[in-house]
Amino acid sequence: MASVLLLAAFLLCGSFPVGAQDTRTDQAGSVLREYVDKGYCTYTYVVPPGSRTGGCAPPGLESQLAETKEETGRLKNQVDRLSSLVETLLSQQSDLANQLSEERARSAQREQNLTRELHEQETRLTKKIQEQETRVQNLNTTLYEHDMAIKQRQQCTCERLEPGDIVSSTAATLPTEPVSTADGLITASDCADLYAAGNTVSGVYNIRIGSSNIEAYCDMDIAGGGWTVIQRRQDGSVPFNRTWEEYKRGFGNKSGEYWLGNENIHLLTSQKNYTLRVDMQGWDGETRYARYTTFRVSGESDQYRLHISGYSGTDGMRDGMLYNNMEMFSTVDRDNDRQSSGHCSLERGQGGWWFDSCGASFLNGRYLGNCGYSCPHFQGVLWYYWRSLNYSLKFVSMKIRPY
Ligand SMILES: [Ca+2]
Repeated sequence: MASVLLLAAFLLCGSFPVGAQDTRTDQAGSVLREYVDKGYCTYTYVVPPGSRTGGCAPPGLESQLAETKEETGRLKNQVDRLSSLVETLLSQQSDLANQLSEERARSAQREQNLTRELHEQETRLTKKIQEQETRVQNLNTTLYEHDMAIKQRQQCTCERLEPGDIVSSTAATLPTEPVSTADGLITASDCADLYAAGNTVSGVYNIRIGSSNIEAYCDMDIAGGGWTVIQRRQDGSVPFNRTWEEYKRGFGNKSGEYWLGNENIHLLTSQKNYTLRVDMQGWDGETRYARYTTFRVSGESDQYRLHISGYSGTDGMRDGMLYNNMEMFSTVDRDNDRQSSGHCSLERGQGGWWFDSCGASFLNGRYLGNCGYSCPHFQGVLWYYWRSLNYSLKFVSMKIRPY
């Protein structure tokens, strides 16, 4: 056996140093171990043919090998089962993730549908409420006009009576002039009060606003009378390119062109619920009107913000102040408009108005006269949805009355 080992070693260690090959007898084993230890060569066992069933293996090794193989087989089976289980779990996880994703999508769709449905319901209800409010306000207006007409007829009847005629107590007690209080203030808070008190002729009257008497033109003729005029343009005699303070206090001539003043308009519209009427006339003589069932102007702390609703008007004419609702007042020296990089008042004649950016109406624009449809763009007295932005109206009057 030892000779076999040595033969194998020398065959494999062909690179032995020359000196080392001379010590191949008794010291062969130790030399070989030394060279193997130094990494010069390795062992190779050569088993002679026919002796493979010899006792080379230690006793019990084969049974250990068989057990190891069996154990390895069991472990392999376990690994296979675990791999299969992992695959199943991964597949289930993927299915659950897909189901979750689909459920989320369905949930989002349901939420979207519900939101849309709620929004539609809200819109329908809001529209119905607005229609009802408009109906009520129109009925109030009709009642008011009938009431005024009756009072006017009673007044006329009273004037036609001869001395000694019998009159009803109601007609006889109708006052014909506004009543002054002990402090000299007028009790009429607007032209409607004056009209109800029997003043049925259009003209300039005193009305009480807050703790002051102010003059205003009362239109006692149009649409039942009792209208307090807050603005009028008719001949260009009064320039409307004014500052914030001027628009606040008011300016112009009450029997001609004027602006009643933002503070006065605010105080006036804070005491009762008012309707706004806008009368317009073109240079061809055609007249039209716009009406808003509600009209109110906030105080200066809210930049005299406009609140209007419930448009109606002459057939065929559209709401020219559609974009002015909820806008703050702007003047040449105070830019409250929605044009972040522009200044509507400065760019468009320096008049004051409830600009958005910059809107489809501008009744305080420059009075340009009869320049037809060739007036400077967006500079004149405008109502875009009747005429164009190049047409400056001949006449316009804004007036309010309680409803
Ligand atoms: Ca601006």
